[in-house]
Amino acid sequence: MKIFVTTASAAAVLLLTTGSAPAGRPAADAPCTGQIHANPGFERGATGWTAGPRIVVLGDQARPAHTGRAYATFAGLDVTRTDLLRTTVTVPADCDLTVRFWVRTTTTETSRGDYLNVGLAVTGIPPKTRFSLAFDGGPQWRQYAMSTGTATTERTATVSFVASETAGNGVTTFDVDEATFTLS
Ligand SMILES: [Ca+2]
Repeated sequence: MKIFVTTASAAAVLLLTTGSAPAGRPAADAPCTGQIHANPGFERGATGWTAGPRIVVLGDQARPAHTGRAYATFAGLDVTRTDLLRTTVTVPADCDLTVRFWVRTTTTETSRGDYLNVGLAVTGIPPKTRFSLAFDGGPQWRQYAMSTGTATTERTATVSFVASETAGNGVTTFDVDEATFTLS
């Protein structure tokens, strides 16, 4: 009887050992998941972004941020100028990157003059303006999205927000918040 129990235990151990050896890939080889930007909502100021002066501001009751307290703001001064906000992330091989962001447009313009161009430059693809927003964007936060597609090699993706305002034909403010960079 004692011998039988011992044999049964040995068989159980053997089963456990066999069942716990899956042939999976290491976790580091499957990174196509999650939001990868360290400061998507500007709560840490311009950290992680290349930004012109005074682009990241704190919201208040009249102009709240979309999420948190801070957001990026462009133009609104009725002077002829451009503003730039830019960031670059690494897109691992075989991953798709989706960039989502929110924009709020406040303007006195009634035709296209001031604009906010949103560009995406990906390794191996010519830089392209994906969105060119203007007076008709609306005073409520609206979400926009764009993707890189996949490639077999690691790439960098640079997203740029370039605002252009021209003096004299109306005042436009573009606010940007919650720019997320999600791998899939
Ligand atoms: Ca924010």
